[in-house]
Amino acid sequence: MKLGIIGLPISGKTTVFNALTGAHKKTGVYTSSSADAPNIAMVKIQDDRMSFLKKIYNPEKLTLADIEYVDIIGIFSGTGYSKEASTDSNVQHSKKGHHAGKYNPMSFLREMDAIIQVIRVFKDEGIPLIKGTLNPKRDLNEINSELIIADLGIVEKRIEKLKKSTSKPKKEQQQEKEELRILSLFKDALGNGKDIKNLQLGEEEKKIVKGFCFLTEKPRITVLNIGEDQISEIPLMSKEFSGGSEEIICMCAQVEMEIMDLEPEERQEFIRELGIGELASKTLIELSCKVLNTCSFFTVLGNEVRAWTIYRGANAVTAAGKVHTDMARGFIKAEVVHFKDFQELGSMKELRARGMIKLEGKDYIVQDGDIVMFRFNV
Ligand SMILES: Nc1nc2c(ncn2[C@@H]2O[C@H](COP(=O)(O)OP(=O)(O)OP(=O)(O)O)[C@@H](O)[C@H]2O)c(=O)[nH]1
Ligand SMILES: [Mg+2]
Repeated sequence: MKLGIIGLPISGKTTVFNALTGAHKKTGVYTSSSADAPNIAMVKIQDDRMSFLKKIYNPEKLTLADIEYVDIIGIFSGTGYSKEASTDSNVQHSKKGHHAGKYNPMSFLREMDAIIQVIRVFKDEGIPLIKGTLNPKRDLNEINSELIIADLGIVEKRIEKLKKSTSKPKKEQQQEKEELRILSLFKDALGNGKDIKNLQLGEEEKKIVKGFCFLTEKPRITVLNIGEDQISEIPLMSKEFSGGSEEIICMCAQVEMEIMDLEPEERQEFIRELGIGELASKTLIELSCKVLNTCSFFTVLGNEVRAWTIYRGANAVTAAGKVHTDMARGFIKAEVVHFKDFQELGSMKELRARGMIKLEGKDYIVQDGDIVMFRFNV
């Protein structure tokens, strides 16, 4: 699972990225505008249930699930209009450079599962304001508009192609006409400033949406990058900004980035002094899982206890495929124990004796906290 961090230039994207991942990527004025590629880092998802499994199994290897964060160069007025490499772009492809930076941020963003948008709220006369004044709401609107414009560009291009193509009689004509009808609906909505995710879509429309990787269809989290002196304003700010994206969080990115360099014991002390209760970066990781709509399941294989994340609603075969393609290919059954039952009884032997290990088929919907043993044959 990947989340792309975006925002206007010098809004604190890389600072948020460092605070989240513990990385030490260069921050500063326009540091990323000449970057060849985005900053990428994996973050382990902390899970208390794994500590319990560790205690019981004492495995040689304990592997937490992880999530990927990608710090993408700044977007600003006009980025949405810039020509994208393609929907299946990669660094090589984007290096051709048709943007102020060396790669197109929108192309990268299409490959992300969700978006984190960083908005500058902190006041610091030493750090230039890209638009001359501090106006978080305007900046938020600007990002929204650029995402809409980028999607509109994709829709219009496809409509143009389909119009030509449907004018000639051929086998796929009916199908293409249907796509044209649906894309025209999207065009109208985007033209009216509406995100695709806010449209009520039927099954057919959803299928079409999937292929395009629309930016306004992706879940979004807004990070208000505040200064230490603005902590007392958090409740008011959260209220004022709610409504736009699904989730909003205030974060003193600069301070949190510095805290990441402290020893864990010292961190707590610092957090107490700041009076924020919890690091926003920790909450942001939890929010990431929430907007992605994922859940965790666990496996005990050989000497390794491992946590995996999958989309909620995924079935047992999909879960098996995450662990190994062979397990999905040769899937027979899944033996499933819920973590809570395991915690209560403390051993698989006991659970088995009580008939509490369930044998599930391919269509079983994996639940958060399932401990799964796949039976397969290849
Ligand atoms: N005072 C203050 N400065 C901050 C804060 N967050 C970031 N900065 C500073 O703002 C500057 C830009 O931060 P970056 O994280 O590099 O911003 P960015 O959005 O990644 O910038 P580009 O990638 O160049 O677009 C740096 O000098 C940071 O130290 C903050 O919360 N308070
Ligand atoms: Mg940066």
